[in-house]
Amino acid sequence: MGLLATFLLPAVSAEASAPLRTHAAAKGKFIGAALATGPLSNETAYRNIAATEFNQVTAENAMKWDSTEPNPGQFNFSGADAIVDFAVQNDQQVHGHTLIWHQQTPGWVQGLSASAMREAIERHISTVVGRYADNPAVVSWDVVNEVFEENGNFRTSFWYNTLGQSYIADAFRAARAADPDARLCINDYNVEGINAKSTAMYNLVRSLRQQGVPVDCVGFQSHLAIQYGFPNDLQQNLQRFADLGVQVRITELDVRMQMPRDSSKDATQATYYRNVVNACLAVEACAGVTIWGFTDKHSWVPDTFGGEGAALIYDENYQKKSSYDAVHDTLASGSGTDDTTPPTTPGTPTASNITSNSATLSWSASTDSGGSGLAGYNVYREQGSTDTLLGQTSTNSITLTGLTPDTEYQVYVRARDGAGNLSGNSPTATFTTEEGPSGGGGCTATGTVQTEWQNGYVVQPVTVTNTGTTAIDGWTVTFTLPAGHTLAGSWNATLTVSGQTVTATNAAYNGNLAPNASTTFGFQVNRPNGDTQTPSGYTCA
Ligand code: 9MR
Repeated sequence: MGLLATFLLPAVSAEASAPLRTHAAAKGKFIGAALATGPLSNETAYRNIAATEFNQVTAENAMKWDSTEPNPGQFNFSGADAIVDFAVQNDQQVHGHTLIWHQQTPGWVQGLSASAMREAIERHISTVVGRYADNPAVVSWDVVNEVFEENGNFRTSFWYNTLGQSYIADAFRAARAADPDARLCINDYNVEGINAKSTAMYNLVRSLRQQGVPVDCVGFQSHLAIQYGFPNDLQQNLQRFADLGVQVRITELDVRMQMPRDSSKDATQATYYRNVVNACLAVEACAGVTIWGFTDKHSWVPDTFGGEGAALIYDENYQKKSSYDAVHDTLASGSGTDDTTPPTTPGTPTASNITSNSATLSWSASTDSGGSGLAGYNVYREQGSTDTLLGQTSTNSITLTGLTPDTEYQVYVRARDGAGNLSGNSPTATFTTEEGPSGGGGCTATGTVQTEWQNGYVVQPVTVTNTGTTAIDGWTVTFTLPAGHTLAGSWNATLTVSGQTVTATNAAYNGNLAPNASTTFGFQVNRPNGDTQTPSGYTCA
């Protein structure tokens, strides 16, 4: 080999080619896969990859209720044991999936009376969790799975219809009793971004923990699809849960596409995998990433979504795809590329559809040549030294809501790439929102103190009601904090504090209120020990 070629070789080629688990472990994270018992028992290639690439496994189906307790009190652990034994042999952690779910639960459970259902939950959890309580490989459980609807209401499953939401706390307590050392998780899909469903989950986790219910961890399934766009606020969302004191984890990652595959779809898919791994690396409380399978030969996607597939990191012949390289390189390097080149600066935004509280902006798109790919745009309000981020988008337009009536906005846009590099600021655009409804009295707000303790309290709900005769598209509530009180967190609205005045604007999903309709938000406050005052002067505009 010539001298020049030697110089061009990467300095750490041996380590760089190491399997995923080596790089993940070096970062203090796990990289896992869901395993199916069929190929695990009869396909050598499947076993080899499962053993060498991953340091964590989840049973794709073998630990669900219909597998472990098909008939009342009659337990069958053959599939579950096969996966746990495999993990022990290969020095892997096992995440137990799942104890309480509305699917794959036998009919005999679904028809039980409330008291019999409570007993069945108790027996099932104590037996299943108890079986592996002394096995050091089994470290965590999905105690409840998919308890929310998309709008944030509780799913009206047979569990909820028979027991109300009490089954959730009961299940966590039963699991803690069965294995005091296991990490206990709540898991769901479509909660990767900040939205009504993830906010409902956030509120539930916070309230359960305030009541002493042992919720230790939150799982974000992450069944993504390239045609629906990447949840750009994933990292921010993981962080807000982490700030509650729980562990977070990506539990069922796959990224499907409309078939047939092509190189451009593969490249987009690789960017999604890279972005998810990067988000987990960036959040200290994120324990790791589990992929929902690893080979396109065995994936739930084609059976569920007609015409879609190729969602995993190996193809159906066990060949690595670009998405494998993306996961590998991101775990190895931190950003997945050496990309320090920002995207090009976006064009001047143009404002349209301006109302009293919303406006649409669009601009000419940026391009990214640094390797990590264009991830989206941040939209800012120019306010001297403290510009505010008004919103994020993955396309070159955005509709801003919650704006203040009759107000001039100077805005600009910056493009973001997959490695987090930000472009220069676009030129600014200026627009002025329309005047608000005359008289200003289109809505009301009332706040209720839900719980209080010596040096703090939670106000929940603050109920915002449209008292006018036309629909509201965005609202602003103001109120006054007593002296010495400081905001400690909020949900379902964006709160800013100036002196003791707090201004709350609607979130993206709860700004629209038909006449007489209401929505709610909440917040938490720290106050001096012994002070019993609470906020006052709620007004809505
Ligand atoms: O991948 C699982 C598939 O083999 C099963 O047929 C299906 C049954 O509903 O469950 C799939 O796994 C689901 C997981 O347990 C919970 N989150 C969604 C997953 C994909 O449907």
